[in-house]
Amino acid sequence: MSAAVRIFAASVLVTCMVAAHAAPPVVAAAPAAAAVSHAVTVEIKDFMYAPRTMTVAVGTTVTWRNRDAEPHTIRGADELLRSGALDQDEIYSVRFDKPGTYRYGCSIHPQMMGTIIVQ
Ligand SMILES: [Cu+2]
Repeated sequence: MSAAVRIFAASVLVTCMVAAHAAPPVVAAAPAAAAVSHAVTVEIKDFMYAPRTMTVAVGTTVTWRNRDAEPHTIRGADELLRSGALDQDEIYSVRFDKPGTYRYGCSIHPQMMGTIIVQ
């Protein structure tokens, strides 16, 4: 090992020791993480929902965002999914509190389909 490499290795070791010493205890992060609610986004782009199928936990809020210049809707079999026409960059959010498979589509473009699986 050359002197230059040795000095570099020593400085890396010291940096790691300082970083380890400065890092807060891992347990401190746990309560904050548990308090974060579930929220996910479905992008609407090129006349498709992306992802087309999404599996989420009960209590998750799903937000659809229309990235197209064309308007789109989110319509399911019941009243839970009943958006109006979303213009570009508009959003629609629904909180899913019951497990199940929720299929939906766009009332303007029947070829557009998506599914939210809540478990
Ligand atoms: Cu559409």
